[in-house]
Amino acid sequence: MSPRVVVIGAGVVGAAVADELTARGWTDVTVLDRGELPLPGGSSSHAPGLVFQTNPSKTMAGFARYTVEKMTELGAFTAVGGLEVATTPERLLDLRRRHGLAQSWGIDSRLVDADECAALHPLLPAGNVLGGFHTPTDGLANAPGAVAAQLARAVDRGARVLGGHRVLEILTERGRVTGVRVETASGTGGRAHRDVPADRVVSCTGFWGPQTGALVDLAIPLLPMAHQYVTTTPLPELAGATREASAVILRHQDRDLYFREHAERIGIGSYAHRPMPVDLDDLPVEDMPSKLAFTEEDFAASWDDARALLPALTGIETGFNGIFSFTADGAPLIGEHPSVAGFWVAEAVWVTHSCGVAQAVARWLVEGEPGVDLHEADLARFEEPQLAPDYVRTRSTQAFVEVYDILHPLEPPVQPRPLRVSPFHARQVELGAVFTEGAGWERPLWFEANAGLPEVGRIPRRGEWASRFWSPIAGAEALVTRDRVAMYDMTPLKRLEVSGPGALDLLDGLTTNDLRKNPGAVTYTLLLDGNGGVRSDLTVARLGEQRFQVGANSNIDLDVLQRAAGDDVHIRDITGGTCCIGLWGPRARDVLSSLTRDDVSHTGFGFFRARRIHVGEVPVTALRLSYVGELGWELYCSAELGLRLWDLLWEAGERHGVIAAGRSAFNSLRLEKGYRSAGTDMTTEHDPYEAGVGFAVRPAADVTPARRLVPLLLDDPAYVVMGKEPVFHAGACAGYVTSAAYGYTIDASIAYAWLPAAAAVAGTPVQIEYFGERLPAVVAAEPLFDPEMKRIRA
Ligand code: FAD
Ligand code: THG
Repeated sequence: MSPRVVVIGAGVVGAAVADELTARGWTDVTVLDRGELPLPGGSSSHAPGLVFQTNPSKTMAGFARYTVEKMTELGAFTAVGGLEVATTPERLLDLRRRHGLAQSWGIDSRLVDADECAALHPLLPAGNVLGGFHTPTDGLANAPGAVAAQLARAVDRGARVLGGHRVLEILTERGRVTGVRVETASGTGGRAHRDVPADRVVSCTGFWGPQTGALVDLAIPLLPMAHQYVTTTPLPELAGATREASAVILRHQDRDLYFREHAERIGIGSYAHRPMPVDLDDLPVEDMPSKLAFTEEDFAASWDDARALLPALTGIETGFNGIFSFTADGAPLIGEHPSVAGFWVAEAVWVTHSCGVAQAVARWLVEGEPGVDLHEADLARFEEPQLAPDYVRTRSTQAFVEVYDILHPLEPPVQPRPLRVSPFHARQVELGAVFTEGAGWERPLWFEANAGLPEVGRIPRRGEWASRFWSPIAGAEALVTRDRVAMYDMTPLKRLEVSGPGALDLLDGLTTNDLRKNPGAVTYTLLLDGNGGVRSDLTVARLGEQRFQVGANSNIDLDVLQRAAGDDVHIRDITGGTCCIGLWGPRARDVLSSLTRDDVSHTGFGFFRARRIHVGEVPVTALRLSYVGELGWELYCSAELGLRLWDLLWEAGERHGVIAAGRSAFNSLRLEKGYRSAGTDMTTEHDPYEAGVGFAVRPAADVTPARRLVPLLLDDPAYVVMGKEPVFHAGACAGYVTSAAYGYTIDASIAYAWLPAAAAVAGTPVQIEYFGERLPAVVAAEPLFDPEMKRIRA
C-alpha cells in the first residue's frame, strides 16, 4: 500500500511531483489547487518558459538538463537554442566563463562572434553586439502544456486532481501530518469545508509558500516579487509566422532583458525595474492572482534598451507585472519540516528546474534519498537569522537586482551587514580586516595591518579576475603561519554540543569512523547519506562520557543529527555564544605555554586530543588540530571572554611575531595540505574513497574508485583559477575544478579537480579552461605539503 499523498499546488512543480511520485508506484496522490484548472492562476499559468540551462551550480544545471529532456519527451519543449549576447567587453569576457561552466556540467555550448549572433537571431543586427554564448539545447518550455501532460499521466496512474480546493489547514497528530482541511465552493454559492486524509503533504505552492508554511509554523524564506513582461505588436519581419518560435531565445544581460518570439510578436522580460516585493495579503482574489497590472513607467527604460538591441521592435501591445519567488541565494527550497514529519516543500522553483526538482523530491520521498547533491537547495541550509523576514526581504531583493550581473565567486553580499560578529571583531577592525561574509558571519579575508610584512614582496602577482577579493598580503599571512604563528578567527565554524545517554550511539551510528574512544579523543569522521555519499565531514571531540563537541560544516549537519536523535540525546548549536581562535604555526606552543600552567607539550597534549585548560583567566576547550596543517590548537571559550582570550594571545604572541590571518591564507594552506572542504570538493555525489577521505571509514575497505579528486599544479604560476572550470584530458572535457588557490609555501598554483581514475594519476598532463584559454597543468601527488606530518605532530 503506497502512502496517501496530498500535493498542494497544480503548477509546474506540483504537476511534476505528482508525475514523478506516481511513476515510482506511489499512486495514491491527490493534487489540490485553490484556482480553477487547467490554469489555476499561479506563476506557471503565464510563464513565458525560457529555459537557459547554464548555471554556476552543478545541481541546478542538472535540474535544468532533466527538465529539458523530460519536457521534450512530453512534447512541451522546443529546442530553439539559447543565445546570451555581450555589448560590453566585460560581458564578452564573462561569456567565456559561462562557456567554461557549461562544459563543466555537460551542456552543449559554443562562443560565437557578432555575425553568428545575427545569423542566430534574424532581428539582431551584428553591429549591436560584440559576441555571444550559444547553447543549442536551450529553448522554450510550454509550462501549461507540461502541467497538463504530467497531470494527465499522473491521473492515468490513479492520481486525482482537484481545482477550486483551497488548503486552509494542515492536520497533524503527534508531530505527523494526517491530512489537510480544504475549502471548496459549495453548490449553493457558499463555501464548504472538508478534510482530505494524507500521510504526506507536499507543498508546491510557489510564491504562496510562506503562507502555506505558516500553517505548520515553518519559515519559508522566499520573497514574492513582481517582474515585468510585455508582448509587442506584430512585426512585419515576422509576418505570417505560424510557429510559436523559430529564432533562439535571447538574453541581453547588460540591460537585464530577455526575449522570445510569440509567432509574429516578441515577448520581452525585464529585471531592470525597481524591485517590487509583493505582500501576499494584497493580492487580487481573481482568476490570475499572480498577474498584477502593468506599471508602464517602470518599463520605459527597458523598452528603449530593447529597441536599441532589436531595432525592428514596433510597440508594446500588452504587459503585466507577474509574480514569482526570489530567495537569498537564488536556489529553491526543498525538504521536509524539521518537526512535523511528512510535511514537505518544493518552492521557489523556476520552470527551468521544475522537473529536476520534482524528480529529487519524489526520490527523497519514495527512496529516502534525493539521489542528487541537494545541499545548495536544502530548506535546512539557512542559519536562524537568515530566516528572519527582514533578512529574506533584503537578500532576496538583492538577488533580484543582481540576477544578470557579472558576479565574482568571492563577491560578498552588501546587506544586511554586519549581522554576526565574533568577539574579536573590534580588534579585527583595528587591524584593518577586509571582510567577506559567510552564513551571516563577518569573516576577515586578510588584514591591511600585515601590509608591511616583508613576505608581501615575495608574493607573485596574478590576473585581474583572480586579484579580486584578494591581496598579496594574504600570501604573506600564509607564509608567516608556516614560519612563525598566526591567529585565525574560527568562530563561524559550526559547532554542536551533543550530550546525553544516547549521544555516543547517535554519533557513532551516523558517521563512519570509530568514536568509541576515551574522553579526550578527537576523531575526524564522515557523515554519509543513505547511498554512501559524503554529506559532510566532522570532527568529534569526546569531552566527557556523555558529552561531545562536534565541528560541523553547515546547518544541514545539525538538521541531520536532530532528525536522527531520540529523546536520550540533547543537541545544542553552541556556535553563537561561544568563539574560537585557531592558534597555528611552529611557535604556537611557545605562545600557549606562556599563558597556561597546563601541560601543552607533545606528550602532555597530543595531536587530535581535546582538553579543558586555562589560558590566563579564560577557561578554554582546546582541540589540538589544524585545518591549515601546522602545530597548534583550536581554542574555544564562551563569547564574553573572547576578547580577553584574543588580547592575551596577541600580547604573549608579540615576541614570537604573531599575526592575525584571514580566510584567504587559510584556504591556500588547507589546499597545500589536501584537506577537503565538504560541499565544495566533495558532496553526496561522491563516496569517501574517490574523494580521498576513505581513511576516515572504519572498518577499512579496499576500493578502487572510477574517479578521483586530485590536485593539479598549473604550469604557469601566474594563473590562479577559481573553481568550476572544466578540465581537459586527451582533448576532451574529463572533469572540473572544485577549489583552487595559490600555494605560497610550495610556490605553485593549485587546483583540485575531479578526474576519471585513468587520468587521475600523478604526472598526467591536463588542461584547465579559464576564460577560454587552455592552461596546461599536471596531476600531482598529494599532499603537496608536509606528507610526513612533521609540522603538525611536532
Ligand atoms: P505556481 O505555478 O505559482 O503554482 C502554485 C500553485 O499553488 C498555484 O496554482 C496556486 O493556486 C496554488 N496554491 C497556493 N496556495 C494554495 C492553497 N492554500 N491551497 C491550494 N492551492 C494553493 N521561469 C522560467 O524558468 N523561465 C522563464 O522564462 C520564466 N519567466 C517568468 C516570467 C514571469 C513574468 C514570471 C512571473 C515568472 C517567470 N518564471 C520563469 C518563473 C516561473 O513561472 C515560476 O518559478 C514557476 O512557474 C513556479 O511554479 P510553481 O509550480 O512552483 O508555482
Ligand atoms: N575544525 C573543527 N571541525 C571541523 C573543521 C575544522 N569540522 C568541519 C571541517 N573543518 C572538517 N574538516 C577537516 C579536515 C581535515 C582535518 C580536520 C578537519 C585534519 N585532518 C588530518 C589529516 O587528514 O591529516 C588528521 C586526520 C586524522 O587524524 O584522522 O586535521 O577545521 N574543529
